[in-house]
Amino acid sequence: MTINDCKIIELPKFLDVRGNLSFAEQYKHMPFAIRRVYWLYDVPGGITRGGHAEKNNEELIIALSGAFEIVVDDGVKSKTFVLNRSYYGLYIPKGLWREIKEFSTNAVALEFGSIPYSVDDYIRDYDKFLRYAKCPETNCPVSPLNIREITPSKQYSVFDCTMVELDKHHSDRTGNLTVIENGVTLPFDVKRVYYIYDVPGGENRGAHAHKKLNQLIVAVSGSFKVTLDDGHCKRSFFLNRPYQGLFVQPGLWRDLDDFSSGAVCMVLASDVYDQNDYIRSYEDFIDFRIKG
Ligand code: T46
Repeated sequence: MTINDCKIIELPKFLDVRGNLSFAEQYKHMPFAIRRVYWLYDVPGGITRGGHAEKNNEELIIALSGAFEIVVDDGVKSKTFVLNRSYYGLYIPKGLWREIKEFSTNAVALEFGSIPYSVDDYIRDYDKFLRYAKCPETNCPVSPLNIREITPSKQYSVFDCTMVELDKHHSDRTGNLTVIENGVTLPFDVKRVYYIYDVPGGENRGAHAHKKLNQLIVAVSGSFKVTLDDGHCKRSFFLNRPYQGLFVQPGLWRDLDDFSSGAVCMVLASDVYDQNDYIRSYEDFIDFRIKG
């Protein structure tokens, strides 16, 4: 692969009075199945992250908040991409060296990976990378995809939903990284990630239920409140940490409000977008709960 195989991908952007929403689905907005999602945050000014090549991992990188630069190098040429809008992603094929630098204050880099984390996939020495780029090994083992059934919709209550403490890799020097790996972190596989941003003060989002969808909701920047409702009980959760997520079962009504300035609400979802999975009227939702 060469730097000519890297490309900026424009993601969908839905703008309305409540703010913006963008999303990325496997195969549709990236040419691979999602195996891993991770995000970098709290990166101190002047720090460079990356500084390695990945032999088998393909990536899509998005600036969810703030801005940064990605320098990609194929051993012959290098190219710099500036990411500063959350509706653009940079696709990096396997086998290329990359460095991420010039992080702005409050930058959040969201990255999708095509394989699970493997220390053996990394080349961290630039001279070794140059030798590899001239003659890449072939037939490196890649773990098979773990395709599992989506949890069938049943009568979950708000008490089946919980805050989850996510894997946080902290470095005093380079900031934080939180990762979610399919088949490891959550009881569902992530097929789509979407995020809500630029929400004007006082606006609400949500106000619907999903029939089958499982979700993990994360405040990757700023804070907001999520209120879940199972038709009998309501339960509110205040989200304000990029290393914690709210696991939401299907069949529950949700309202999101109290968005802080600069809040980014990222949702990892168990399926691709399907408008038939939505119940948008509260009356229909109560009906759905009664009929099951
Ligand atoms: C949820 C809360 C937390 C797509 O085309 N694809 C997508 O993947 C999504 C999520 C949305 N869209 C379109 C559909 C609408 O035209 O984006 C537009 C705004 O979506 P919606 O009005 O559903 O946005 P919210 O903030 O009310 O709800 C969203 C999610 O839809 C929902 O799953 O749980 O965030």
